[in-house]
Amino acid sequence: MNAKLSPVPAHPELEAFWMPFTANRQFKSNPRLLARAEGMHYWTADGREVLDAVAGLWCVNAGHGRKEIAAAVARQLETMEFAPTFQMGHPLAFELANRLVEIAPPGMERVFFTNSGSESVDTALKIAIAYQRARGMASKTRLIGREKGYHGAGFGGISVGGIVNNRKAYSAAMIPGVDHLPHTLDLEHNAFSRGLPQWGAHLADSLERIIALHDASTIAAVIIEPISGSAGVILPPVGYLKRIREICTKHDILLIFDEVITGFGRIGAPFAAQQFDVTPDLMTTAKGLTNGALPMGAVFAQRKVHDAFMEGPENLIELFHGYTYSAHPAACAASLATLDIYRSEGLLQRARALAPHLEQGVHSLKGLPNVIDIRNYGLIGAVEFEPRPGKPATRAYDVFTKCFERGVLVRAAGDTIAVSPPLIVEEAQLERIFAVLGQAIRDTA
Ligand code: PXG
Repeated sequence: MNAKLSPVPAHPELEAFWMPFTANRQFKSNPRLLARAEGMHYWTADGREVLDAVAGLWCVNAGHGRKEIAAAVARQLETMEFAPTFQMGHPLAFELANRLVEIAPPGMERVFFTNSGSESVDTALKIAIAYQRARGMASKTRLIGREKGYHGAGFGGISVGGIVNNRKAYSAAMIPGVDHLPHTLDLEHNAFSRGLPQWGAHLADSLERIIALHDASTIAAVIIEPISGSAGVILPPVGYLKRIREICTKHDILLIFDEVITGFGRIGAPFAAQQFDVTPDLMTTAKGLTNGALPMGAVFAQRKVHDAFMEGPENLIELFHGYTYSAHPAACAASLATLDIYRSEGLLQRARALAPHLEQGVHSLKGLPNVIDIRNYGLIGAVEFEPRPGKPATRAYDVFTKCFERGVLVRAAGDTIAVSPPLIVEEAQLERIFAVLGQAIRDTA
């Protein structure tokens, strides 16, 4: 016997797929497979109904199985499955960009297409640096992110990101010249706040210190999520984002909002920029752009950023950047059909009406074992647990699996459970989500 041979896997047919952001061995010894979806529900491979309390992965905002999207994609694939957008074009790409500008924050009138949130982030960072150069300020190259920020998995995104597990294995390969703002999570002052926390706007002033250290002449852009999702739902204190905007403007630094999660109605307006009345210079999106039906991202740019590139001989490419699948025709068709649904069903505003119900539901879990904080805004809720000594993140994982066994899909992030249901969720379904979550918390020591 060779002791080094791995044991025979429980499910050999699952071995080949190296799963992303997953404990592969744990998963494959006890897999959770989804096979079908409609409306607010998934069905597992063995036929069990599961209420989707996370919109897939924060993306299926109009709910599952939308026939209009499937039909639009099928039609497009039959008509023209692919067309290049390098020195060529196809009508849907232009139509979609125009439709997106209609719902965008003020002045964000130009749209660059990508295939994911990560690509949107790396695109926005590149545009920011190239913009400074294009307007004759080539020394402005530094990027400022934030602790606990998540900006996807590309090298640019992990460099400005602030989640240590996503960074530590790659530290030597990260892009240079990056600094980080402090995060805004503070349980001492803000635990169990309902909606935006009152304390902490002054944390934005750290940006002044970072600028004083590096000098504004070296800084291209600041990138932040208006609400941090992946790190466990971290909210901006009242006044914080406005202060960040003021400091960026004062020092001639671009502000990038990463709205991959907050975009497309998650918090009660098309984008967080509108909900919080703070307008960035660049905005990254993905996820809800196609209702998760096909991979697609979009970077929105202020006219002034775009126009700085439109100088010099007109036969020259202005921005050396793009992807084979930028504005893929099938993804454009999916997105146009998605925007139609959002408009006809009022989904981009619906979170506003439902937010009080989510708030009440999630805060009803206060006092349950090990719950040390509860946070909410729009259709996002989070419950944070006291970590088990020496075993971080295991408690939330256990709550997540217990919820799944009881027929509700939530998301575990560290020691936090996040809830972000499709925007079509009904009040009774919110009640069920929090009843099941509460029971799972009680059952998890
Ligand atoms: N920026 C933000 C703010 C995100 O939340 C990305 C960029 C990257 O997007 P792509 O499409 O490249 O994955 C994201 C992705 C979670 C979770 O529940 C969040 C994301 C992805 C997977 C899981 O914490 N956000």
